[in-house]
Amino acid sequence: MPNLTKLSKFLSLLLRHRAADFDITLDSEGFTDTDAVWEQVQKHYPGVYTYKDLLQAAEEGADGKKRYEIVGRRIRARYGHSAVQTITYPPVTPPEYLYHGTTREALDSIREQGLISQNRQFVHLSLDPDWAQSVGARHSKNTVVLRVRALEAHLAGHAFHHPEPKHYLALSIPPAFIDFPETLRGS
Ligand code: HQG
Repeated sequence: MPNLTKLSKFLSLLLRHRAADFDITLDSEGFTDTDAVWEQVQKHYPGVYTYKDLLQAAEEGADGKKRYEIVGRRIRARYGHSAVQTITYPPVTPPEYLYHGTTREALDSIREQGLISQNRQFVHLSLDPDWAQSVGARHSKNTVVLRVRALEAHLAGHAFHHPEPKHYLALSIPPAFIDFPETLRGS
């Protein structure tokens, strides 16, 4: 059984982080030719994966994340791009609340600066606190879930995008729209 998680990580490298290093050009929505990606898969993992494996890895990860999308002969990462990639998405109206899982160590800085996208193009927000918790747990055992008053931020002019069922994206979230645990305990 080929290791599809490894293949998915390779796709992430190509489609989110280092396309140019693999002679791949992404358009403004992050799409590129699936054939070009398949060529790179064959080059870096000769004889390991079939084209069907590529389609399967692109469809849905073992953890239920829909990281990639294939439309016709084109493929893209739906979210998660590095800060150097400029991907555009249509703006959407978010729900009243979205959630962000982070580390206790980052709290002081977030209180001061708000949520900043760091090495990615966008800040990633989750629809439910449990999912946010698992996103934060990738970084630390000391996870804190923040509640973002997304609709209020949207009405104040901050753009939100929804590239995939479980994630919303925003360029940044100022502290004024974030409910920290101490606020939530009091509410
Ligand atoms: C933190 C996964 C200090 C932020 C997930 C996070 C997600 C600040 C870290 C996707 C800060 C960035 C993205 C500030 C934010 N000061 N720290 N002002 N503002 N941070 O990995 O949200 O498995 O770039 O809280 O499901 O953890 O890759 O973002 O801890 O959707 O498909 O800076 O990655 O998807 O870390 O995760 P990341 P993230 P995949």
